[in-house]
Amino acid sequence: MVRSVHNPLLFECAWEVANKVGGIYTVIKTKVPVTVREFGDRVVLIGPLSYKSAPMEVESEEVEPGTPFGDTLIQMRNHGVKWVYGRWLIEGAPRVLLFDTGSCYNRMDEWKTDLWNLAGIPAPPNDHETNETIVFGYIVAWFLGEFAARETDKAIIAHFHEWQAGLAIPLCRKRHIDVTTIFTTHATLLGRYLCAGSVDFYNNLQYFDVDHEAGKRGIYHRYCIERAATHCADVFTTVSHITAFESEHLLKRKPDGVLPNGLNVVKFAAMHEFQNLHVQAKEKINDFIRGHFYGHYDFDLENTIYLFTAGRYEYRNKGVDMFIESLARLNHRLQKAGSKTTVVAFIIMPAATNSYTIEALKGQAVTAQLKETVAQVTARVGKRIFEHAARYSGEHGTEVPDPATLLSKEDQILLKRRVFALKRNSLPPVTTHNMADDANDPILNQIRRVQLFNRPSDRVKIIFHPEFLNSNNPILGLDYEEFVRGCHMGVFPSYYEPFGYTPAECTVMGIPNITTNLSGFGCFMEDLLETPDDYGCYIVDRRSQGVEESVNQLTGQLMSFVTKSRRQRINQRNRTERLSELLDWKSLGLEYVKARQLALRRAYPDSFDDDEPDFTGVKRVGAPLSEPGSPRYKSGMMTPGDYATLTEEMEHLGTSDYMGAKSWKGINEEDDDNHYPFPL
Ligand code: G6P
Ligand code: 1S3
Repeated sequence: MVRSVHNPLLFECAWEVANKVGGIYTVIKTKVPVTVREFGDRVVLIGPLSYKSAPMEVESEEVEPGTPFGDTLIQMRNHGVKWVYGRWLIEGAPRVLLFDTGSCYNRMDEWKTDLWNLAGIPAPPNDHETNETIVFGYIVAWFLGEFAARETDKAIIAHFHEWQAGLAIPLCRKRHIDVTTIFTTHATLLGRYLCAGSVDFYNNLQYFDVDHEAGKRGIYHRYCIERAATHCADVFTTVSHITAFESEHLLKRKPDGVLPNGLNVVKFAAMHEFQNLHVQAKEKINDFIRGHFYGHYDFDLENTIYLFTAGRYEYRNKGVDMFIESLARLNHRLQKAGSKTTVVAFIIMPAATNSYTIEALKGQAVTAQLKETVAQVTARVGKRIFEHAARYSGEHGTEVPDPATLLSKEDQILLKRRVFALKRNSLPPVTTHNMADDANDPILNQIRRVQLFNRPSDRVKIIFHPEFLNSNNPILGLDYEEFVRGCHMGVFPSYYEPFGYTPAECTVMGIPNITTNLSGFGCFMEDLLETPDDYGCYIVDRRSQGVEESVNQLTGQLMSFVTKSRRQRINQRNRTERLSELLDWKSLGLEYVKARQLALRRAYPDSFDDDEPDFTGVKRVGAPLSEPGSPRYKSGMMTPGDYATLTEEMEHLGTSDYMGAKSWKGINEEDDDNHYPFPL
């Protein structure tokens, strides 16, 4: 009997379901509300069971015996598979199923042999990540096989994210399990490895000997899993056109379409609310700055601009090299112009450390003490003024106390002691932590090379915080979101960035940002907006010009931003915030809808007429309405839904069809002098 495609069941499977590692967690979690709105309880998310995080993330529930789902899981448990089923405690409260890979390690050798016999994929003994991938993949395929045998009425869509969750796809295909599969890559293994080295990646994409390159880097077996998932999936997608292009060449399958990353955008009722949040969060950053720069706090915080970059520590891929070089040039330009503006640039990237430096802790302690002392002294001064005024006898000239008597001798001594504690012989440190490998740290070495040492004469100061932020942090006690809101601009000049959530998050918070046309987000915005700069969405061209030119372009963008007036910054924040609708899952979720439709059509072509109405019941979201001062969207790009290209025809189109891929064939091709102006 043919399954009904009208109310399909959906299993969405990722290593980061209820298990935060990186960006895929954000994709899955923020997308849940729209997925649940469409599927209700017909969707179940599948991930690995982490005993550390699961109790905080999931409220477990019993499965219902007598149902295909419940019986499958009970039977698997009887065979020794441990799992937790319940509700993920996030907006939308989706059903979630977490498998304990550890409970099946006794079967690993058997499964590795099977994988070799079935697909010729080798599995070395000591690669923990691959072991996890194999065990997880076999458990998920086991589950899907058993479930599909019990549930025979409804079509089943199984959507997998990234290679670590993708092994079940070739297994489903080989075992002829009646599910339709979608595979979404959020990067390619080889792309990430190749870019992190000093390879001219984009000019050579077509020419890499992929097996050889994977073998050279010791990732051949992982690459095989990724490639098998790519080729066995009914529908193959990725997160941006640039990664689609990369996938076509490195994974040897042209993606069926692009599923850009969205966010769960929460709009404030009034515009000024997010502006107010900016001032409140900025005041917390100001507090940190006063402490960190104690003894050298000789600049005006009212005329200080906070820039930041953040993400996983991938020095070259995330463009930190270019950021620091541009900061040095910006410093020079501001000094030459005699500017009074100060720029503080934060780098928030976790690295191995041995806790905070004494200097960083001391800075916060001495300023906190000073603040407390000033509060006590102020209270005493206030009391003296009150006492004096209350005792007014009517004698002319005695209405206000003599200011010289307001500060007692003791108060003066106390204040002097606090002020003396602010004396310091060293410069404010460029990092807040003791680095485990200070001498070889690429970020610190680049800072040393460009000599941005937080000298009083420097207009650009730098602070490397090698740990993710959280509000319990004794030094910079803000959550990431609050920190972003308090900054003026996020800078992400990535070389390898399949999508890039950091600039997207800035945008929805109304914080202007810089990306590149080598990042999925940058290409996405460039394709949608006619004049991105006007909306605080600056895009550095790292594709058609040499590195030197890109660094200069970035420096120019920074210079033009930091010399804006406050009014101009406020206006720009308003415009940036208005772009958030472009990044909302409410519209971008439609690309997932299309991917699922395509998967169903490919698996059950006879269930569709050509003029079949949209059976999912999801209505296409119209174009974002343009308000005065709103972005002008490029014609023909009126909805993000038009942006991706999920069509059957896509298969037959050439490479040049990728959006934002105007000059794919020749990135920097003519620039023989494309050398880095700084060491790699
Ligand atoms: C928000 C507030 C304003 C404040 C401004 C500071 O817009 O609503 O009251 O003056 O932030 O902006 P700035 O860019 O100087 O941090
Ligand atoms: C990947 O995480 P990353 O920082 O390793 O997936 C993210 C979610 O799709 C994406 O935004 C990012 O660019 C990728 O690189």
